[in-house]
Amino acid sequence: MTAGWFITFEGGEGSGKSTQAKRLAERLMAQSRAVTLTREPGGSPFAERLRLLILDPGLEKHAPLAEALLFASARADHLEQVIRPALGEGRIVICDRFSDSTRIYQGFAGHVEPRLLEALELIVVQNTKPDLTIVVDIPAEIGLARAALRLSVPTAVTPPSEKVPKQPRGLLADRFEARDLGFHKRLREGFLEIARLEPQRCVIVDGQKSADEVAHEVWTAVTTRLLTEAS
Ligand code: T5A
Repeated sequence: MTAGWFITFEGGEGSGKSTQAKRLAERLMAQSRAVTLTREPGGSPFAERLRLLILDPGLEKHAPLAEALLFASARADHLEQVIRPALGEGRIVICDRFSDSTRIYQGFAGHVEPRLLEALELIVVQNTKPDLTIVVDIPAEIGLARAALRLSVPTAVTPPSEKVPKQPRGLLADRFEARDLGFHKRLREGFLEIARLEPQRCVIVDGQKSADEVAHEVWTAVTTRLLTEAS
């Protein structure tokens, strides 16, 4: 059994991650590669249930650590039910957000001690770390404007599968989108800092370019870092 590749997409709101994750999955599938496209929070039935709770804009005020534990719980199930089995079958797993989002949203820009999040990540992620992380970088103002536009177009829920899933969206900003601009600027700094500290794993692409240009940069990163290594 060959271990597959684990690719994650990270970045701020509206940076274009979901668009690029989907395009990469389609391009790899067109080459007859086995791909699992998934996302966080969510990706497994149990984790999708937790997603609805976590992102609910009407959720009562709650402890930041309680929220971080919910993300960890969703991730533990997603890893066990979807990600590890797919990697074990040699599939390429593409995940729209993963543990870097917890480090940044709950830690760097949030209210949970980074050392607690590190401990949780060790317990939950163990050695299932991404082989490649694409950080889609965009100024917070532009990303938020795009996310606001996208909110006006509701889409249907599709479970994770070999088909490219559509992202279920409501007509309300989720709890994180609704935070102030300073929070979103800090998110950007945090993702860039991770990429700076882990250059072997992370590649930054410029999310301000057209979707085609960004897709080209993503493809270059994937072929350079992973596919040539594999062949
Ligand atoms: N979260 C998540 C945590 O706090 N901790 C965690 O551990 C995890 C895993 C998830 C929320 O949960 C938080 C982070 C998030 O706030 P979500 O609904 O999955 O919520 O939200 P996002 O992941 O932020 O997804 P978005 O849909 O908001 O943004 P994307 O995926 O970056 O952007 P995308 O591709 O949907 O594009 C947005 C719009 O821009 C257009 C698209 O067509 C779309 O309309 N677009 C472009 N326009 C111009 N040029 C381009 N290059 C474009 N690319 C896309």
